[in-house]
Formats: sequence, C-alpha cells, structure tokens
Amino acid sequence: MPANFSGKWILETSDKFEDLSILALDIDFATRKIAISLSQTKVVSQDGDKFDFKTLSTFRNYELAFTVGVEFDECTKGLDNRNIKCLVTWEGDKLVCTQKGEKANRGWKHWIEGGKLYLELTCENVVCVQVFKRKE
Ligand code: VLZ
Repeated sequence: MPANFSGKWILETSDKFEDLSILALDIDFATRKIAISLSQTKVVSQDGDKFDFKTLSTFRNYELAFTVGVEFDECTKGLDNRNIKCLVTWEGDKLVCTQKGEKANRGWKHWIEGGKLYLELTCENVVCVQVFKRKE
C-alpha cells in the first residue's frame, strides 16, 4: 500500500530552488529573491489515489489537485505561467509527475523518508530538492 502523504508539512531545507526558479520559472531577480526566502508549507490531502497539494506562503499560494494515472492539464499560474500536460504515477512508494510542455525533462517526485516529506523538482538539467517536516 502506497505511503500516506496527508497532513501539514513545513519546509526545512531547499537545495537549488533558486537555480530552478531561474531556469524553469524564468522569474525576475527581485521575485526570485522573495521566493527563496519564503517559508513554504505543504498541505496535502490524500484519498486513495486522489490528491490535493497546497503550497502556501505569505507571498503566493499554489494548489494542485489530481488523480494518479489520469492525465491532466496544468497551468502553473503565479509560478512560470506555462501550460503543461501532466501525469502522476506511482513508482513504488514515490509519487512521480511528468510535465510535458515547452521545458524539457520537467517534473517532480514526492516521497516520505525518515518521517519527512521530500520533493524533487526537475527541469532541464537542474534538480531541486526540498525537505519538509511534519507540523505537530
Ligand atoms: O509542487 O509544482 O508539491 O504543485 C513555490 C511557491 C511553489 C512559492 C513550488 C513562491 C511548487 C512562488 C512546485 C514564487 C514565484 C510544485 C508540486 C508538488 C505541487
């Protein structure tokens, strides 16, 4: 049975998030500097293969709802504002999303390890890893 991601998670470490912002999001210097300084919270609701991910910050919020195995269109509104075609699948206990669009090799993976939530964001040759701890 796949992992349970449900709950509230607080960002603990973020590696290469700025590199990813430059490459994937093409956002300007000032916005980028705000983005990397933010405390991010993931609020995850999981019901079987149905997911709702909310990324919350004081600056901007981002929400994504999907069902594993069902392709969907995503507009990354407020991020890099691109239209992508997405599919999320299970690879073992990892939730793996491929994002097809203008940018090559784009996607993310989520998994739980040592009680922490991991998010690996990939675009072209940049890999960003974020680690979240559970909020009590
Ligand atoms: O995450 O696709 O958890 O959508 C950063 C927001 C959110 C904060 C990054 C500041 C979300 C924005 C990446 C400044 C421009 C993402 C998925 C997996 C769910």
